[in-house]
Amino acid sequence: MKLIIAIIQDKDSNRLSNAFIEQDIRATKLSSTGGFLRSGNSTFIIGVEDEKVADVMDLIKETSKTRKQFMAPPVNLDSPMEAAGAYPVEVQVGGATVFVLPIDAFHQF
Ligand code: 2BA
Repeated sequence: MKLIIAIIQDKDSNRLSNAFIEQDIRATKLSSTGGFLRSGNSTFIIGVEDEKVADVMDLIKETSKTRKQFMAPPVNLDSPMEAAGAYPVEVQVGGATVFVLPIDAFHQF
């Protein structure tokens, strides 16, 4: 059994949730925040049998899109000259960041 942790963009999260329900794949969705953009994204925790990992990866790939987003660099109030040159920068986000981990044990009580 494997634990899949998938970080995806909020805009794709409903479609992925629906796809998991249709395919009878159990998942938990957490609201999360990207450390760099500090904006909302969604983290799915999915426990699956080894033979279903590829199916889950396919669903994630099909539903997650790459998008460009602008971020305003943090302003340093101690240095007004530096703040004046802080233009928004374009960042490419996603499709999905996925970790696959082994599971030692799985229990439901
Ligand atoms: P954020 O940390 O908000 O990052 C959003 C996007 O900003 C990243 O997209 C990447 O293109 C860019 N970025 C991140 N850190 C950067 C840096 N130090 N310098 C320049 N650009 C930077 P993705 O790579 O597609 O990541 C999307 C989200 O997935 C991330 O949101 C974060 O929440 C998560 N993530 C990505 N890699 C991770 C990792 N190794 N561990 C944990 N979470 C990760």
